Amino acid sequence: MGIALITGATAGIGEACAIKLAEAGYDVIITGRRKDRLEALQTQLAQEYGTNVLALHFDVRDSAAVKDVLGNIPEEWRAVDVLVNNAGLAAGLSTIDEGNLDDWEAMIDTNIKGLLYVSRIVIPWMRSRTSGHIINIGSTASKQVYAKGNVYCATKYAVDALSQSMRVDMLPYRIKVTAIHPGAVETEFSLVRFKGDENRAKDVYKGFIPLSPKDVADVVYYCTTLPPHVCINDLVLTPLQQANAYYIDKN
Ligand code: NDP
Ligand code: 8X3
Repeated sequence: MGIALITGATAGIGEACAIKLAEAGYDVIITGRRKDRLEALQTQLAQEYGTNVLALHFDVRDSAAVKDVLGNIPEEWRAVDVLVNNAGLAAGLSTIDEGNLDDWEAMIDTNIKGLLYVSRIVIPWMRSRTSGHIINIGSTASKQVYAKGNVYCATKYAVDALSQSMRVDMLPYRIKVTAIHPGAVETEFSLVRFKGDENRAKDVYKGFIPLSPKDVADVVYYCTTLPPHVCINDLVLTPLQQANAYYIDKN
């Protein structure tokens, strides 16, 4: 089937994508900072689907580590067919005048710079084979801003812009670029945003049926199944009760 590389595969959407793509027959490269979770997923995928798994443990914010770990994988793993740039986070929720600088750095360094560091390693491999599919996980926050979302939304707007730019730059090499923009998905996202406050995180998903990580993974997989000449450029998916980044009917 081929090789799929999924960043941020230790939880949520990334983990679901790794499972879906492994189930579909891909060998997978899974990455994240939590080594124990990577190892558990590696075992699960090998047992359930007989998947060959390369688990890579690094922080996408650390350009030297990305280069060292990802840049030096064995030759046979470099034939990456699908790259899912998923690792990302929101940190905090506050008005721009009250924002926490460390939170801003974490979001910019992970969501924008991390995506770039990984892409900078993988795209030349795809280019040399004149083949590949880059799938960037944006957000409804790539399309509209919402109150107190400022820097998170800006990073996701950047993912949208980078996806458009990648598509133009990769045209001569026949590399597909798809940006997928989910609305609310119940994952560890809000727990991370609210720094472990479980009640606040749970409240985000009350009063409506959110997307599951698998819902998003199914759409990611669908995008990989189209004929070679067909590319979904930009795709927004939301729960039925969500219209856009700030309208959710919670009744
Ligand atoms: P989770 O918190 O459940 O998962 C985030 C993943 O990103 C984890 O595997 C985490 O791994 C990884 N990650 C975070 N920071 C780093 C880092 N510095 N280095 C390496 N890996 C990192 O959240 P989601 O699954 O919801 O989020 C995945 C993507 O989807 C993000 O880009 C998010 O912005 C986007 N998204 C989420 C939505 C939602 O409502 N949940 C909606 C729209 C988009 P580890 O901690 O082990 O490093
Ligand atoms: C995550 C969606 O609206 O919770 O990208 O920020 S939101």
